[in-house]
Amino acid sequence: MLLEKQLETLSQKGYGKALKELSNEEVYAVLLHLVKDLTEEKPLIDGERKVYYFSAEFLIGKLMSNNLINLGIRKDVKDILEKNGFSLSEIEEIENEPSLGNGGLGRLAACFLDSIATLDLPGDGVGLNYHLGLFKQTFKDKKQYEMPNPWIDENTWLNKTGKSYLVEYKDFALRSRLYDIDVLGYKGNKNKLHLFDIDSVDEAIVKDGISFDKENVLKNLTLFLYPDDSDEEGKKLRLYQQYFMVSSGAQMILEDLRKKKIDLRDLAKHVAIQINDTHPSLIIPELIRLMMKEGITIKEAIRIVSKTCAYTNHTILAEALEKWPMHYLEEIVPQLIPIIEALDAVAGERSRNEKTAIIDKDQLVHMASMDIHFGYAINGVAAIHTDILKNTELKDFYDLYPSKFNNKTNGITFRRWLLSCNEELTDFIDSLIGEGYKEDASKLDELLKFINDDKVLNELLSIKDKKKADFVKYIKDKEDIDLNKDSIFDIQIKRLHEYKRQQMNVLSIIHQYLEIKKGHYPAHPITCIFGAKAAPAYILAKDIIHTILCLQSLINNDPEVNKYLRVVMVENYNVTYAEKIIPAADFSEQISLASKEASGTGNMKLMLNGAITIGTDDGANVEIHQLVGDENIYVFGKDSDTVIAHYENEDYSSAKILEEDEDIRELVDFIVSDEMKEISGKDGIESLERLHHDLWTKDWFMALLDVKDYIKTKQQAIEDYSNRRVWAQKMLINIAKAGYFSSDRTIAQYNEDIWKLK
Ligand code: NBY
Repeated sequence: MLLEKQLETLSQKGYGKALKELSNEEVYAVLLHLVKDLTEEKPLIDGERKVYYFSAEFLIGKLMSNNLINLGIRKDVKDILEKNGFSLSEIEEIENEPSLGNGGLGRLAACFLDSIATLDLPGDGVGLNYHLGLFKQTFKDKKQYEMPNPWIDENTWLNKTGKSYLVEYKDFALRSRLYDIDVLGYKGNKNKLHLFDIDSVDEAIVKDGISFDKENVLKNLTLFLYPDDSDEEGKKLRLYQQYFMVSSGAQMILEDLRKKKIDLRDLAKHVAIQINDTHPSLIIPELIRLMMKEGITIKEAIRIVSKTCAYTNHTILAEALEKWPMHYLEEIVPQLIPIIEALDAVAGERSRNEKTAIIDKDQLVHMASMDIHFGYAINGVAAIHTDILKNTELKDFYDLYPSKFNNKTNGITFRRWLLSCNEELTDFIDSLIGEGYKEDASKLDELLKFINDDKVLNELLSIKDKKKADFVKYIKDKEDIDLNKDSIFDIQIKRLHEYKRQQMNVLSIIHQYLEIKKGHYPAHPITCIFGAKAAPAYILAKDIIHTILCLQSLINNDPEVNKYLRVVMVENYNVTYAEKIIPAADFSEQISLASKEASGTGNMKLMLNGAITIGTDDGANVEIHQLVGDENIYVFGKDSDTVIAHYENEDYSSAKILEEDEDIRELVDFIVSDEMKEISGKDGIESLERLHHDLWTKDWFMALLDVKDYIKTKQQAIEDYSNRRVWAQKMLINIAKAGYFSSDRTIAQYNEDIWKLK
């Protein structure tokens, strides 16, 4: 009743009309006001000690649905809107999605903020307010193009604060401006996401897609997330961004301490800083510099900062561990150089091993090395990943600081990845085991007692059918693509990267196509759905997209084939799309080359929604495998020890495989077949040829090593799918065991072992 009144009042105040007279857009604006008002009343989470999660990315997704859930009013609001002739989910569609992240790393940061607030821990996010975010992907002539993705309008969750800090570069200084977004916990209080910006950013300098003048820092600093860094200027802009983020954030933290009359020397008692990958690593020298300005000696400042900062590693791919050339730092932030040199000297006293140096012989500054020497904890993001860090990639550091290393297996927030995106499944689980699992996800395993209950198993299947039908409608409305709702939905959604091996999935699709052409039909029709953006400068990734789009056209337009097989790559895959696809998924493709995927988190979201994993023993798949057992996951491929040995011995040769195995050769050569070339069009052929050539001559991520086992394993899964009862049991077990992957568990562990807040 009260809510309804509030909505009517806001409607009158804003538009001079009754709620039922409003347009959808106006209802959205009214709801935004309501949520902001209700959030305003919630107290900030407070405590002696607080964590600041520094991250260049927060892939928060749309916020309306989650905020309504976390305020405990989503059902009531839905009913009130329905009474007035509106659909809440249609209204939620209106919100722009902020694209402040690339993929898993950014999305993890968003899940963590939700869980920190839910566990009632004092903890804020610190990042940047990119006006145009990550690019928006469009397809033309079966190729990816990039466009800006403006997301800030008058109806925004951003609140302008009065806070502002001076950030000094070598040749000029900038004033940062702080915007905050409130982060609500489930049934609870709130924290903040702090996003820094500058007033002088100018969106008008962007031309032809996402090109812009990379040297005009005043106008471009917070325009885009990770502008194309294939050229020198793009890289420098990133350094400008990183320093802007950490200097503003550090000043904000120190100002807070001063306000609370806390001596800066007690920083480590009151503050923990989590460094999300190496992008915020300059926080270490910057904090030291700021403390020295307050009269603290460098020795003392290093000691304090070393007890404050902790680092999370998200990858073993060497090219992603950032190394900044000294001369960039000289050109942009020379004030940090004496500090970094001092840190390098201390590191050198602790170990004379070249591999643990901060500044190497080529005058490159290794960010991760600085984090490990001068952070008090370092963690990987899944058990196997942390083991690889300890035993291989960071072995020399592990030998030096064994007690700093620890594992924190990633997690996901169930508020978004179950409650919000799959209401039907949520309500059904509520009816079976009550709502306790929403605050203690381990209780999901109470579902196991229904393992032989036919009514429950049938209902699970019918919820899946309903979510598939919803998705079929969504993609028809959005992209005018026709899907067969009765086919298996086989899903691979993640950034496009060779190590994630979308190209291996491509080869399996080619196999299925050729089989159908020979009259060998699959046990069940299947739809292979991809969602993936390729980095603008990553040519081979774009070639893979082109190949998928060619197959899509070839297969979907062939009436002989499309009864059994379809292929779809959705355009501009993002968090919102994920929320529609994941509840509809039957198969979850997690097929990275073993040892390369640090964790993965899509695997967890898909499992939670009843999809069955087809995957390698990599990242968190290993832990999923252990939890659900051999019968409820399809594991294939060479293990990480074998793969690592291939790299060490340099004895992998795709050409050798292709020469010896004509089955595999047929699949690879099909990429440049006449039918593919014809569909590809003149300017596409080069793309097909490049991918084909790469598979013959390099195949750096060994797709051909595992492709046969992969095809065989997927075939088994397709056959098993037809036994609906047994399949539903697999689904139930996956859902029941997904509790472990709640980010509430992950955050409780970060707090217990690293942050130690209350
Ligand atoms: O972090 C991902 C990992 O690949 C995935 O296995 C893991 O689950 C997830 C969360 O821990 N890493 C990731 O998403 N990385 C990036 O998006 C990224 C972004 C920028 C740069 C490097 C990596 N960069 O160098 O600019």
